[in-house]
Amino acid sequence: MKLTTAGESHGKGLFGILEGLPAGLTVDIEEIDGYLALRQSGYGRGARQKIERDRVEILSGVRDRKTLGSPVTLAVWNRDYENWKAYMAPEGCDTSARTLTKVRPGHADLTGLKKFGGSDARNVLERASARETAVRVAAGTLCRQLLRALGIEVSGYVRDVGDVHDEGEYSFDSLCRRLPELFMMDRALQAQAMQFIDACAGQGDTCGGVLELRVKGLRSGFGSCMTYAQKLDARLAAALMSVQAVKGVEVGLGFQAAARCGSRVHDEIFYSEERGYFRTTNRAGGIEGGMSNGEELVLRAAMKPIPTLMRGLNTVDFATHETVRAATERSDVCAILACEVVLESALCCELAAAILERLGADNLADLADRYGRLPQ
Ligand code: EPS
Repeated sequence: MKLTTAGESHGKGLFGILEGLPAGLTVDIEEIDGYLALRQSGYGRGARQKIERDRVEILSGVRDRKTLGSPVTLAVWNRDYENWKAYMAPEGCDTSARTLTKVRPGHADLTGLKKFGGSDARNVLERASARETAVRVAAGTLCRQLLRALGIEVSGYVRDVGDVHDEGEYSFDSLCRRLPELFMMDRALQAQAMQFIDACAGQGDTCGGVLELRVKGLRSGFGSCMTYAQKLDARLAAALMSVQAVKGVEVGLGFQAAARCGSRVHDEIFYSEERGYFRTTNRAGGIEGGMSNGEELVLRAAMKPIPTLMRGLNTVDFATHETVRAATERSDVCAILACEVVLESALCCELAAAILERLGADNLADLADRYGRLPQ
């Protein structure tokens, strides 16, 4: 399975082509729109979200709400394009207006200009923008529906916002109680996190956070220890790191494992007639030897603060070489909830790809049959 996305932040829309989905999957379009709306929500978002009302339009690959096995084309149209077509239209437009040369530290602006040429960072930032993640959520939700048909569920929550840390441990089933404002689990910590975001906004600053992703119901043996490109942890880390602003990924104990002795890291193995092989801990986060081991997957990701700061950082104007404050128009102060939704989607896509690679199948019934025969 392969996903290709296209589209600029202020262009006509965002588009995705998903190749390799089996035929016969029932597509819940309302659920896709629901996740698109979730991605737009969250405390700390900026003015752009008041303009957009993201909805998916399926242009191919689905008939009467069932996949055909052909490439699925997804479109999420940009309402803001109406305000930008004079500067963005492929058919011809005024590229001398809305230029960006006060390149933003932390964004793709300067390095992209040096790489792709030209003098207007808009040609770079329009694609580098996290607006692209809208269509990844649409594709990811379709993959979520495939996973669900096999009995696999994906969820997650936000642990940290700025310097507010949640040290709690939460069962998969309790994650449905994540709070709507920031997807945190603890109301008191979330109130502190919202104050932190308010303080950042007051200073024209931005903040990031840490989120945890969980997968329940994945059987053992996905990924492989045989070649490095097939290792499931490597694949999932790459999928998560490919999302804008993600700067770190951990599996299970992650970085904490380095400071512990092996006896407090590795999950001991037990056996009983009723349960077969089992563990009483899951510090490995469900992956050993680059393969799913049948336990829940547990991954964490760190999102950096968004690089468009309303107060502007010191930079250099690409056109004049003068020292200036970096460009600002409008910005999200914190998009950690959106990042959580996007990373769940990226995880769904990569897991679906790994499953289809191992099991193949032209239609969902065959896929479900093959999956059902695997050991837990
Ligand atoms: C983004 C800048 C902002 C964000 C945008 C990502 O957009 P604008 O420049 O239009 O104000 O709102 O994210 C989205 C539009 C979105 O839907 O997530 C950037 O530069 O990355």
